[in-house]
This record gives sequence, structure tokens and C-alpha cells, in this order.
Amino acid sequence: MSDKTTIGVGMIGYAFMGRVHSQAWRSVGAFFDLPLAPRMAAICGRSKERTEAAAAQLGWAAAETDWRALIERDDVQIVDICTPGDSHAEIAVAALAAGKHVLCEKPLANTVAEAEAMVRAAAAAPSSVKSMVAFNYRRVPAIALARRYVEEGRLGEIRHVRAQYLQDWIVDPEFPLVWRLQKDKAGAGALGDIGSHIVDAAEYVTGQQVVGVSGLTETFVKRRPLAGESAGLGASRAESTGEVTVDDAALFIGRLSGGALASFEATRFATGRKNAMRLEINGGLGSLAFDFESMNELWVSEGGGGFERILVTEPDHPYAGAWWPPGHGLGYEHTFTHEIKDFLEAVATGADPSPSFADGLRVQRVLEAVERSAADGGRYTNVED
Ligand code: SOE
Repeated sequence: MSDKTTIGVGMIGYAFMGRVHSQAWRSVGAFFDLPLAPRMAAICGRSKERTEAAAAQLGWAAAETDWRALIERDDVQIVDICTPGDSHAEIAVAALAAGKHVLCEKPLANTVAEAEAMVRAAAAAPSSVKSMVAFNYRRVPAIALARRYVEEGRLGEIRHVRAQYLQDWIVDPEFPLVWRLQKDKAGAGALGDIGSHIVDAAEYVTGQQVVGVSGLTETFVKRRPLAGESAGLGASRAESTGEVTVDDAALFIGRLSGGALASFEATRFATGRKNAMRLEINGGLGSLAFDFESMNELWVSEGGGGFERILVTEPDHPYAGAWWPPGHGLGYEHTFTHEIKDFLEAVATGADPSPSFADGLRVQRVLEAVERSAADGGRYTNVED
């Protein structure tokens, strides 16, 4: 038995993000030597039956159906928010006010105003109360290694960032109108869901911020069949579809604070691309290229030569030493384990975890600038401070 101090975790949401976070909470202590041992105290969802089933399947000790009750529990010190964006702000603000640490899924919120309220709540909390936004791709070993290369100056001055996040899960016009396609629930479409990841990754790796953008967005399929029960048996086609109120794709270019030019492409219509989160960075001395579909590899060009592959599985590579022998790669789920490891260490040591809510707000401001630009025919638009 471990004699480590335990810390209770309460998680809200049990769909895709809830499942992957659960996997991370379950495994983190087995692979990393942590100052605190997380205890999966309770999971929360709206349906009692489904939440209890999720608790049993995912390893949570108890099930709640009211997130306020989850926050109030004495055995919960960390609140992990895995709900759609429309509830992030309300839950996070309440949890921080109750003195609980908060890990919140990305994007931080649906609007800049909500994100600002979250940043204010984080600032108002005692400094021992920590908050972090879950941009998990920062914790891909190859992406963390890319940042190390830039920090060490191996690329020289950064001139270009080429960032793409390509998916294809809604190419079929008959794919239903799920919550991610509704502005009131998701805030934005590809722009917020996956565009936020590449903005964060570009800023993280280069250490520079996006200061202005020019963007275009498009909704290719404007109406879709209603999801699930709401479609209704026997409903006519007109009655059984609903309007898609978010973008399907967002393309934007931008300037970075260090003088680099960047291009970003976030789309759910890249037929054949499942989760191609790609980053290429060109500096005066060298370049880096990464594609999440081959997430254990980083391609590096140095000294004027072409690109060479580095397999990012060596013990001295970020996070990699905790896992398998060299060449035995990691997967999507490990990025969440790494994120939770870093968060727990910050909670234990009193360090400020990153990305902070303020970092999440900055990304939100970039997204908002893209929307303003797109609404104005792609005019160059400054990201507001
Ligand atoms: C859906 O597009 C999604 O699950 C995103 O919401 C995640 O953040 C990304 O990691 C995978 O794709």
C-alpha cells in the first residue's frame, strides 16, 4: 500500500473526454512517481442509470447527477470538467469559489466573456488553488520535444508556422446534428474544437503569441438530421433536420508576436484524414514537422539538410522514459495521462500549471478574432488583449 497523501477527484461528463480522462486518472500513479495519489471519488452525469454504469465501467467510487453536489463533496478536491463548452464557465467558477482545483477541457469556454469570468475566478482563488485548461497535445512527447528544440535555439529565428488539424467525421451530409454542431452548446465548430488545439500548440512550441489574423470560415452542410430521439419516428425530412449553427471548416493566417507568419487550417471535411493534427515550423537554422497520425515521430531538418525522422521514444525524451522501452510507441490516451501528471505535480508543489486559464482565454481571443475577420470578408483583425 502506498503511504502517499491521496487527493480526491470528481469528474463531470462521461462521454469521449470523460472516458479518456478516466483512463488517465486510473493509470497516472502506476507510471509516474507522483507526490499525490489521486482517488477517483465521484463521477457526475445527468442520467442516474448511465452515470452509475459509467462509474462502474470507468473506475469511479460514486456517481452524482448534480454537479453542484459533486463540487460540495468533502472527498473531492479536484474538479475535472469534461462537459460541452456551454457549462465550463459556470462549473469552473463555482468549483474555484468552493476552493477546489479545476482541470477544464478545451476550448476553455464558448465565448471570450465566459473565459474572462473563469480567469477572474482563478485569480480570486487562493494561490494554492490551481486551474488548468486541458490542451492535451502539449503533452505529446514529440510536441514537447519540438518546444525544447525551439527553446534551445536549434531552429534559429522562427519564420513560419504551418498548422493544420484535419478530421473527416462529418463529411457525410446524413451525419446527425450532434452537440458539436450547435453553437449554443459548442460555441464554434472546427474553429473552436480543433482550431483551438493548433493555436495553442503553435504558441506553445514557438513561445510566441498570435497577434492578428485574417480568416475564412464555411459551413458546407447547412442542415442535418436531428440526433437521436429528437428526430422522431415518422417525421418528414423537413421536420427531422435542424440547422448547423457552427463552422465546418476554418482557415486563417496570422502574425506571431516574434515576427513569424503562420497559417492555420481546421476542418472536419478533410476526407480520409481522421485526426491529422500537424505542425511544421521553419526557422533560420532548421525546421520541425509533426503529424499526430504518426505521433511518435518528429521530423527535424538541421544544418541545411533535408528532414530526418526522430523516434520520440527515448528515455530522455519528454514523458517517454516513464513508459516502454525505446521504439514501443505511445498513443492518444497517454497525452491525457501526462497532462494529469503535470497538473497533480503543480497542485502538490504549488507551481502554476500550464496552460493556465489565462492561456485558454488568449486562445479564445484568437478564435474570436478569426470569427470577426471571417464576418468581415477576411479582413486582417488584431487579437484583442
Ligand atoms: C473531436 O473533434 C475531438 O474529439 C476533439 O474535441 C478533441 O479535442 C480532439 O483531441 C479529437 O477530436
